[in-house]
Amino acid sequence: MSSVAENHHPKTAVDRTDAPSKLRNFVDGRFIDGGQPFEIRNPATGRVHAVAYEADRAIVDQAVAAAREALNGDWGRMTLAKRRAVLTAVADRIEERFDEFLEAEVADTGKPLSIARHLDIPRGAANFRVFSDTIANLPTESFEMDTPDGGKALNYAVRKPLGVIGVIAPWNLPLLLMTWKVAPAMACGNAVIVKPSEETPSTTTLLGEVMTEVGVPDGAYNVVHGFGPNSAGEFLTSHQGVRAITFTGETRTGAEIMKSAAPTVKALSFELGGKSPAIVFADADLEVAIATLARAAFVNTGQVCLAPERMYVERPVFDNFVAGLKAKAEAMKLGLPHDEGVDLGPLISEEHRGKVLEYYGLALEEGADLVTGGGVPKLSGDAANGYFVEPTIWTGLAHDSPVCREEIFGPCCAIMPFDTEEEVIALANDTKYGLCSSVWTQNLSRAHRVGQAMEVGLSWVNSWFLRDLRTPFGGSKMSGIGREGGEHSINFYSEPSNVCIKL
Ligand code: NAD
Ligand code: 6OD
Repeated sequence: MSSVAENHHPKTAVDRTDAPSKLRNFVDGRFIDGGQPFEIRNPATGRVHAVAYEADRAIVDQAVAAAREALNGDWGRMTLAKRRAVLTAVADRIEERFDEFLEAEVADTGKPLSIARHLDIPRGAANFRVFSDTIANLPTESFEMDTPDGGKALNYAVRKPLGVIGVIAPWNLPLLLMTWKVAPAMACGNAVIVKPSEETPSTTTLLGEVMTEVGVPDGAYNVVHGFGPNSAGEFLTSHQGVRAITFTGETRTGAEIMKSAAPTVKALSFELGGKSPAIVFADADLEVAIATLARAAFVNTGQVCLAPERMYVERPVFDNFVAGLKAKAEAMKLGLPHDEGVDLGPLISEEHRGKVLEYYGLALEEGADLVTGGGVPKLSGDAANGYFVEPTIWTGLAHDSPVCREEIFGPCCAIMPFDTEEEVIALANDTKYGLCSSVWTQNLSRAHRVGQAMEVGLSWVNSWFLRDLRTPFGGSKMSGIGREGGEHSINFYSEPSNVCIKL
């Protein structure tokens, strides 16, 4: 096998090597040549740090053929115990190669090393452990029945993999969100073809090496690089040989994928965009609410689908809350991933920064009061060419302003006052999205009442991002289709097949 490692430079500092890493497509257990090169920039510096090769239709066909062969071969024949053992070995190997994953992730995303170290890479490993356990602990149903001739029959369901699964991933938490789907899909015995984001292909590529190292049979895990329309993404979503698409990304991309997948009637699991509300009642522990919601709004430079871009605060504590959040935002240090004490990295690309800055401008046009931020910070050295923006807070925006309705996906939030519980529930739910919410109160009844009234897939009370991986994860309304997590993932990535035995 030719290894990506020869070409992939684990870095001790961002962009210190001149030669870009070469990220080839990983098909049938090996890195293959072919495809048009495209550049991957480190958004913290604007410099090219890698080159990936866009898979054309022939390469995607090759990946689908390899995946099907794996299902009919060693991977499909592997016992559950062995499959669980190799997936656990994947987790072990990610941990052994932790620093390489870490450097690859921060080079692609520019995010602070501390975030990737504590969140992205550990969750990449944990996802394999969790689903290796989950698959071993699920019962299937059985029913005994009377038959017309006075005898009996036994029905029992067996869980079967769906077949070849296309995994299409975004750039904000690349390894975490990709393995969140790959791990359960493989635990169920499917073969996967991953199309990572064109912005962040490095850790997905590195995982190909790991798969081979721990003995995952050739073809069970494949990686095709490229873009969406008329590229690897669409070749996968429209492919006759792919049975299901599991996708995380923008809502409008989900709609395009639905169209493309319709003629071949694929199963779909979608984790899409959001415009999530946070609600702070006057009886909340304000200090904890401010600290948690500052993290929620700004961590990963606001590029988290669950980020509360709308905050509703009960009028008596409104001014204190705004002042507290402002202080937190202004204390955040922006900089390069390896800088000491850095809190916020750049946005993912120049293009995305352009979009976020348009909203920054629009907010002011719409009469917002700028509490803090609103522009591009002045950074020096390597960071001067990075795609940074200031963490930004507005008040005074109308509820129906586009800034309060559309997903911005940047480090920003609008804070609005409210007076009654009924009013704030209506405001929070008045959106096409329904991913999550975060309610803050010390009144137990209200916590349940308002928590349950949120039209979302995940309703947090006095918390945010806290989650047991066995619980259902997914969005309501235009924030998604289906639920993943624990058994919910297994239910998507496998299908029960009923066996009826006349006794
Ligand atoms: P995106 O939709 O632009 O891209 C996601 C992936 O889809 C990429 O790999 C891209 O190449 C691919 N793609 C784009 N068009 C395609 C097409 N027509 N056919 C097939 N593939 C296509 O999203 P993004 O900008 O990478 O990520 C940010 C978005 O993801 C935000 O909207 C965010 O809310 C959402 N997100 C949601 C969740 C969640 O759990 N609900 C988690 C993370 C991100
Ligand atoms: O933690 C997860 O499993 C998950 N899917 C998080 C999503 C974050 C969105 O940006």
